[in-house]
Amino acid sequence: MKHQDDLEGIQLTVDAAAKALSEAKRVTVLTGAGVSKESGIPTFRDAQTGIWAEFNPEELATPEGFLANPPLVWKWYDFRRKLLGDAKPNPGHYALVELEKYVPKVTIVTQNIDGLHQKAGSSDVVELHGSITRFHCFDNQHEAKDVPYELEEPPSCHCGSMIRPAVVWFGEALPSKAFTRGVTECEFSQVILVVGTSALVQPAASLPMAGYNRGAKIIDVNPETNPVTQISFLSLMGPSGEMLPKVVAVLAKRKGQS
Ligand code: BJW
Repeated sequence: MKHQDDLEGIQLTVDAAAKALSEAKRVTVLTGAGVSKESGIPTFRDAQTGIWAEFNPEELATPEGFLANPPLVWKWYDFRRKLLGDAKPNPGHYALVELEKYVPKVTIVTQNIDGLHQKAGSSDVVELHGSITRFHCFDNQHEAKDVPYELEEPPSCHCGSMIRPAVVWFGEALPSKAFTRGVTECEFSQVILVVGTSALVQPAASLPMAGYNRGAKIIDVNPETNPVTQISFLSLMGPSGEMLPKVVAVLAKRKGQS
């Protein structure tokens, strides 16, 4: 009976989420590592399986760590790139692509560097923390193209500076265009879906609040509670690869009936 009640509770929340989305003209989806977990990519902060459970962020994800040991950081990103190489978008990514059929404007604002939203086919993706497959030099941000993988140490730019992955490390500013775009989209959206993020890393974690302060309804999609849950209109408590397709299925049904 309890199980039946839980299932009915989830369905009511899914229906309410679909209704809010169907009434929205503009939706922003803020995503984090959790949306890619069902593609086999580890999150950062899961106690047992997260990247930071095994590796030290200060050594590997700060400019100081890179300067202290460039080959270590270079090889670690090579290892992560291989991990991502064969990863495919999962039903959560695809459901966000489908959402574009039911909402006039959908923008994905992602903290992920894995490119899976683009691979799935989302048409408007803003990358807050860069991309693991792009590169620039450390000192002058000169873009570097055709960088060979599997080198023992970072190659050099024409200016002499070391090439590094174009991701945002702790203590570094986010790309200003991407961050400004993220804020604007949240401020002008009627609904913000917050999917698979612990909402602990700033300034990305402040984006849902920017929308909430302007009246956006926040829908949190995560098996765990997080700081965003407190300001959420609805919480879909489960894996995004299961929850998002359920929501889109209801949207499809509603459209079929109208
Ligand atoms: C599922 C699921 C399923 C599981 N379905 N969900 C003290 C207070 C406030 C701020 C700071 C502070 N001390 C330092 C700071 C600043 C710092 C910060 O916020 N630190 C906090 C940790 C405290 N921020 C910065 O340094 C940022 N820059 C900055 O502030 O610059 C200031 C500046 C201005 C001007 C000039 C110069 C400087 C930069 C942050 C960069 C973050 N970079 C990383 C690494 C990227 C490269 C790489 O991958 O190697 O970005 S860290 C890592 O965390 C990565 C992620 O994008 C980011 C966020 O993590 P995310 O996505 O939320 O993942 P998890 O693992 O935390 O959560 C996963 C979630 O999924 C969980 O909730 C699960 O429950 C859920 N989940 N399975 C759905 N199936």
